[in-house]
Amino acid sequence: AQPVHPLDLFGIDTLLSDEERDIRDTVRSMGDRELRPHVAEWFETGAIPARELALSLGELGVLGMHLQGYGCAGTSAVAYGLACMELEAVDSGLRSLVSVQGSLAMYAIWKYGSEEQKQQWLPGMAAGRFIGCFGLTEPDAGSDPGSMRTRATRDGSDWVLNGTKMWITNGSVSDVAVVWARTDDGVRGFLVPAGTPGFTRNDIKQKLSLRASVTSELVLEDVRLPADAMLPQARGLSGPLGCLNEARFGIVFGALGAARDCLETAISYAADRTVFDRPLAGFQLTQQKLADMSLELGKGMLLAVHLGRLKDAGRITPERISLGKLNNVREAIAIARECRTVLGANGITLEYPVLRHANNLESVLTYEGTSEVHSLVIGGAVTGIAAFR
Ligand code: TGC
Ligand code: FAD
Repeated sequence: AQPVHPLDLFGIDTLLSDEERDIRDTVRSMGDRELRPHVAEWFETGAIPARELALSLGELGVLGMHLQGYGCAGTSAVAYGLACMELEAVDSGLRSLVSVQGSLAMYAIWKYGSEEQKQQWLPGMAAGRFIGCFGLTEPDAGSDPGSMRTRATRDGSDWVLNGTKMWITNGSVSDVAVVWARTDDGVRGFLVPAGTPGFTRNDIKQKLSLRASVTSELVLEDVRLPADAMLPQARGLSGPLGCLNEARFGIVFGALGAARDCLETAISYAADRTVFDRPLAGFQLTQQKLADMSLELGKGMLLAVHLGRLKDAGRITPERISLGKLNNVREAIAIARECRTVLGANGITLEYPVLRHANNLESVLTYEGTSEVHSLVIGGAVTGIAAFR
C-alpha cells in the first residue's frame, strides 16, 4: 500500500484527473520558486510588484484560466480552484490578484461584454499586460450592494458617472475598472479605463490584513464615457452578483491553501520543537490539534472538489457556493489560529507564515460576502424566508 501523505489523509489526489494534478503541481512549483521567497517582505512593506506579478501569472496561464477563448485556457472549474489553492498557500493577496483579474473583471467582460469589448481587453488581461479591477462596494454599501449611490446618467449618447467605490483590489494598478452604477434602467456595469478625466484612485494604507495586495478607493467625478463603455448584457444586481459566484468559488479552494500551508508548518514545527524533553508532536494534546485540523482540511477539500464537479456539470447554485465559502473560510481561519498556538512565540513573526495567513483570512472572511451574508443565504434556502429585508 502507498504510504499516506500527512497533508492528504483523505486521498483527495485520487479524485483529481492527471491534468488537474499537473496544473496544480505547476502552479505550486512556480509559487515556491518565484513568489514564496518574497512574500514576507511584500507583506511587511505592504508593497507588491503588481505589474511584474501580473505578467508572470499571465505566463503561467492562470489569469481567466477557466474562461473559453480570447487567450484563456478553458480549464475545468476544479483545475481553476486548485490553482487558487496553490496561490493562496503562498498568500491570500496573490490569489486575490488572480481572482479579481480572472473571476471578476475578466468574467464581467467575458459574460456581459460586447464582442469589441472582449477583443479589446481579454487577450491582454489573460497575458497580464492589462490589469483589471471590480468596483462594487462603496463606503456605505458593502453587504447590501443594492443600496449603492454611484450613479450613471445620460448626456446625449455619453454616460456621466459620479460616485465612490471603496476597498477595491488592484484598484490603483488597474488599466481598466469594471464599475457598477445605478441608472434609470437599474444597475449597469461600465468599463472605465485608467486615465479617464475625473477618475482617481487612492490606496488604502495601514492595513493589518492582505498587505501583499493593492486595495484602493476609486473616485468618479463627472467621468464621461462613450455609449459603448457600458456592458450590454448585464442588467440589474444579478450582473455583479453573477461575477461574485465565480470569485467565491475560487475562494472555496483558495482558503484551504492558506490552511494547508499553516498545517504543514505546524506539523514540521511540532516535530522539531522539543518541550519537556520530548518532541512537541508526541504530546496527545498536540496530536489532537493536528488530527482535528487534518480532518477539517480534508472535509473542506471534499466539499471543494464536489462543488467543482457540480460547477463543471452546470449544477452549481449560489446557495451551494455559499455553503463552500462559509465553511471553508471559517475552518481555514480556525486552522490558521490553532497552528499559531503550536508555534508558540515563533508563531507571531513573519519568519513563519501562520499569523500572516490568519490575518489575511480576516479579509477573506469579510470580502466576497461576509460569513453572516452567506449564513443568511443558506438560511433563506433552508426556510424559504429571505432575512435581508
Ligand atoms: P436579491 O433581491 O436577493 O437579488 C437581486 C437580484 O440578484 C439576483 N441574485 C443573484 N444572481 C446571481 N448570483 C447570485 N449569487 C445572486 N444572488 C441574487 C436575484 O435573483 C435578483 O435578480 P433579479 O433579476 O430578480 O433582479 O438581492 P439583495 O439586495 O437582497 O442582496 C442579496 C445579497 C445580500 C445576498 C447580496 O447582495 C450579496 O451577496 N451581498 C454581499 C456583497 C458582496 O459579496 N460583495 C463583494 C464585492 S467584490 C469583493 O469583495 C472582491 S474581494 C477580492 C477577491 O475576491 O479576492
Ligand atoms: P458591512 O456590510 O457594513 O457589514 C458589517 C458587519 O455587519 C459584517 O459583520 C456583516 O456581516 C454584518 N451584516 C451586514 N448585514 C447583515 C445582516 N443582514 N444581518 C446580520 N449581520 C449583517 N469590494 C469590491 O467591490 N471589489 C473588491 O475588489 C474588493 N476587495 C476587497 C479587498 C479587501 C482586502 C477587503 C477587506 C474588502 C474588499 N471588498 C471589495 C469589499 C468587501 O466585499 C466588503 O468589505 C464586504 O462585502 C462587506 O462590506 P462592508 O465592509 O461594508 O461591511
